[in-house]
Amino acid sequence: MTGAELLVNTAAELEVDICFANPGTTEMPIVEALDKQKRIRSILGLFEGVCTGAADGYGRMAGKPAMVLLHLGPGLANGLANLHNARRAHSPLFNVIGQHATWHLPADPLLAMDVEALAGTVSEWKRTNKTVETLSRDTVDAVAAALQGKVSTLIVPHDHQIAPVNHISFEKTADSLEYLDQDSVESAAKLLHKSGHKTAVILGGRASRRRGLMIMARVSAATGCSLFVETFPSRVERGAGLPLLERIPYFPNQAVSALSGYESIIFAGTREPVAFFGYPGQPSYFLNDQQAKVHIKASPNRMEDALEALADSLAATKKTPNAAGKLAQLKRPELPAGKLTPQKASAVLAALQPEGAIVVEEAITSAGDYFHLSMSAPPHTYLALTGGAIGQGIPCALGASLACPDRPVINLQADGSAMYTVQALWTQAREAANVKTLICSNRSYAILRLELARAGKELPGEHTSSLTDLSNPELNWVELSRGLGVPAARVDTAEDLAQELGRALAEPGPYLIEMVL
Ligand SMILES: Cc1ncc(C[n+]2csc(CCOP(=O)(O)OP(=O)(O)O)c2C)c(N)n1
Ligand SMILES: [Mg+2]
Repeated sequence: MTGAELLVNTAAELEVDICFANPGTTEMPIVEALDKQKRIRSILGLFEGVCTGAADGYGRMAGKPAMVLLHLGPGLANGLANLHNARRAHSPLFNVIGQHATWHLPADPLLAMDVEALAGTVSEWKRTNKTVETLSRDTVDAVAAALQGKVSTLIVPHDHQIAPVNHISFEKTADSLEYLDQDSVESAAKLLHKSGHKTAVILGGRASRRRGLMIMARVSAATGCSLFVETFPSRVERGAGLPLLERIPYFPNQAVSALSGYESIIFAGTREPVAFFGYPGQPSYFLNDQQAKVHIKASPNRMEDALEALADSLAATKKTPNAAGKLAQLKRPELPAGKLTPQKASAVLAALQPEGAIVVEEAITSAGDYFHLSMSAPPHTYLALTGGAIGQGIPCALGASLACPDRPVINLQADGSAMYTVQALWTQAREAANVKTLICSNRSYAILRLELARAGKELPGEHTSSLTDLSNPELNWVELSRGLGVPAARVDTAEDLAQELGRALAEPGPYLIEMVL
């Protein structure tokens, strides 16, 4: 057996079952090792950001890491932005990067870069494999770190990949990585017990999955606390039968006013919220020093247990408090009519999205109304752009679909962001992924103009106009999509969108609708 086979077999033994890859010569031994087994499926991405974004979507939905296989420093560099989003999402992700043979590296070959330095910017665990004998151990450690909601990066020199090894020796990493800090649960319970005290709980990570949310609905019914979800959740379960959550607003002034009325804030699976950008005269932090703050501390896999312990210590009623009005009741918006606007597009989607849909939203300025309009839609999963690095939506939708092939995926997608990783459509076609992409074709980088206007800048100058305009030439989404193997249509009215979306949802496989806004 070779080192590469040892790596692949070890990963497969640890239940890694998919590999998003864009390999080069240095990684071909690992590709050949994939040939010799049947447990890991390999998926080609035509740009590294497709592989890393897909692995992020896969990790969010599957709850276990996908493997990513990229070529040296340049391949990793191309995949970094979506690894950054994956890091912010706390997605489990096992990243394997080839390295030149150890004996060749001193010659400074043309592709050589400081791979570890690059990896360090996005990986909470990283290691360069030192000898073939430790390749199994390194793989075990990397996957164990990934399972803690981390991007882990293992860099593997080519000579170690092809070196012979005699034995498979992997012990699973002990569960010592798991923890649940009971004191933090008690502190949270104390805050919730204070009478006449307004408390908000901000949920994210594992706390915004179904189990955590249902527990927190009980806690809310028992204590009157408000439930918020972070502005850009990695994954939140929502819709009819699930708790109604407030979302922390994006703009600082709105976020501060949403949170300032609370004397205490409890964080579960999320960090203290901060402004996306520093706006002069506006705060970085939304919370103030007078507000009491408690972080419930648990490893991702124990967070729901921590919430259960919180509910128990409050003796919250075990019954789901439906009557208390904490859960959404099924109610869809009316189908709108007339010329499409972002608001109407969101309403059509919320009116038609099927039960169990996974909605991947990277619609930037076009989805302002979607979260609210879909609050009482049938139960669904919502995945946001966690790290602000655009070009995440199409690959993330691909990965989510491969993790959950029985569920429809709907990608509400801004046009400018879509162009960063548009190649992911080709992989969607190749894998027959059941993803419907709704392009918000406003033919501009609208957010940049909006931010300028908010900063009180007058009419944009020539350069500002040009650098935020996508209309010259117009992107032809129908042709782009068809060229990548995904059938497509263009609509500019709400009625046509409803008809096209209804038709698309009735068929399996990928489809793209350009919504002219
Ligand atoms: C990787 C990366 N590059 C650039 C940016 C800066 N940026 C943020 S939004 C945006 C344009 C978004 O345009 P589009 O996707 O069309 O959405 P719209 O604003 O039109 O709704 C840009 C360039 C970023 N956030 N991430
Ligand atoms: Mg746009």
